Amino acid sequence: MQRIAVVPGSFDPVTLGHLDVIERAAGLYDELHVVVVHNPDKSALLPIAQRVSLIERSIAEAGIRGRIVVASWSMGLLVDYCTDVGASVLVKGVRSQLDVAYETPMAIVNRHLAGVETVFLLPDPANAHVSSSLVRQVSALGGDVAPYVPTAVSEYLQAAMTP
Ligand code: COD
Repeated sequence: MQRIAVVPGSFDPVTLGHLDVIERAAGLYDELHVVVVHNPDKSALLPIAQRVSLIERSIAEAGIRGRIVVASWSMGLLVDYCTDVGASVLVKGVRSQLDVAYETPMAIVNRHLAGVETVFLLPDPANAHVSSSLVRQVSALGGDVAPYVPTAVSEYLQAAMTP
């Protein structure tokens, strides 16, 4: 049986922390779907299509191997996407107790709704402090985001910030 997993997120933009989770998950499953989901609790910087494109370019740039599909989902429950593609697992990174508190109820509900399990990966300590919101803030204030994001993202943000 094929083991198919989904790595969901806002990815606004994708960071080296996300990429680490994607690479490690790709090594654990036969097929991985990286899915950009609109998070209504956050105000977005990048259009969803741009986030998808930056993830695709970052995966290629990092040479991450495996069967990886990058997609977006705005049609309702995330578990409906999982059911559509035959995925039985969601993979999420947890950096802190705050992430655990945020993710735990969703993991329980997703299991109740559709039998989809959630697997949590601890971050690589080198990237544990990295978040998309930190990247957005540093970029907006004119700082260098290169230590936190793939090259495709830092080039994109630099171009976007140049008048
Ligand atoms: N290292 C490791 N993991 C990281 C790092 C890092 N540096 N940075 C982020 N992560 C992890 C996050 O903990 C998260 O698991 C994932 O990467 C994505 O992070 P973000 O910030 O891009 O995305 P979020 O947290 O805004 O995404 C939230 C989801 C859209 C995934 C979430 O809201 C969700 O699952 N929604 C489902 C909607 C739904 O169906 N709801 C009903 C049932 S619960």
